[in-house]
Amino acid sequence: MHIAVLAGDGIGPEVTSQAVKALRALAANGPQFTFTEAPIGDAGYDQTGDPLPEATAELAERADAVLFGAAGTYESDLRPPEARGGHALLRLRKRMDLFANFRPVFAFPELIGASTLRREVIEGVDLVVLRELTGDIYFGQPRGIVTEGGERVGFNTMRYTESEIRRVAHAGFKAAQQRRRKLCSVDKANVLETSALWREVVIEVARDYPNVELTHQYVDAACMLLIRRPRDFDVIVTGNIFGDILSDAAAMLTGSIGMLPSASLNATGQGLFEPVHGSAPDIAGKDLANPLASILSAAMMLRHSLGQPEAATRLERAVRRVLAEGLRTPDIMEPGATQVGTEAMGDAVARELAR
Ligand code: GGG
Repeated sequence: MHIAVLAGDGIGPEVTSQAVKALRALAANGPQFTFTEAPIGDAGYDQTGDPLPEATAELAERADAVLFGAAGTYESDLRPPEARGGHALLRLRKRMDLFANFRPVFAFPELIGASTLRREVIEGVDLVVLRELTGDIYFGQPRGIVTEGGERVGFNTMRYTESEIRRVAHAGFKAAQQRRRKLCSVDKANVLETSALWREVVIEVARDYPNVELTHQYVDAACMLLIRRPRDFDVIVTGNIFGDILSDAAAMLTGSIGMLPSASLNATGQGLFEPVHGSAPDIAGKDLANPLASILSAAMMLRHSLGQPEAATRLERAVRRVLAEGLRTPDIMEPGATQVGTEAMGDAVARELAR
């Protein structure tokens, strides 16, 4: 199985190398992998003048799966879009048509004490945010910064086609059928035309899934309910920008955004697997980052793209044993636990896999 490793910027390389370490440990008595690394993001721009070098995009397209780290830095965010590291990720998602981004939010029982939220709120939280990834205000045209009446004006276009909404709605209903059969569609249909269409199309698609209970929430109310009664949610389907914001908020139910993996899939089954967190330049290179989101993304890759569900379960169990031993990176540290760095956390998971 051939894996394209696009580690990217900031903490991307250090967390991704722990996921590769875990996959190598699995290979000792399991599936075999070959890894090909390629630059992306600011690293791609520095090496080739393009944040998404053509050779990197082609490698991603022909590999069996893509393991991605993080892209972009605060400095490159100030450049024009074509020179921004973070834009490489958006272009790759669009180019590979990776429209369905599954972001599981699972409150590990071993980590309940690491959260700043009350035990009775987060215990048993197990939900999935399904974020549409190839449309919305991220890609809608026109967009730009122009000068009008002597001052600069920035604008974007929130846009979804009916077919884009329909395919992600189907993915949401199918995911709910595999779980607790509850789908909550999140929009802002009281204000936005894009959302009014979103809601109409989701209701139409619901007719194909009579065994799934469909509810709707405005995004503002959904934020409140996620913190107040997160156990009420099973699968949440929403657009690109709302999904980005909601999943970061939901991450705190697990203790840290460093615990949230993701799978971005297209209609042919190709997938890109990445931690939900970004490049966190402020902690890059300091051995402080939590590699578990990247390692859990590798488990999603095994399950969703590589047809290796048993290996995925082995990897997830190894993560849980390491947490049960009390090992914690700084973001999930709690009294009585043992603080470790990125590298030591990765070593501990690899050691568990070797047992
Ligand atoms: N590993 C995820 C990552 O690098 N995220 C950077 C980011 O914020 N990208 C834009 C987006 O996903 O909305």
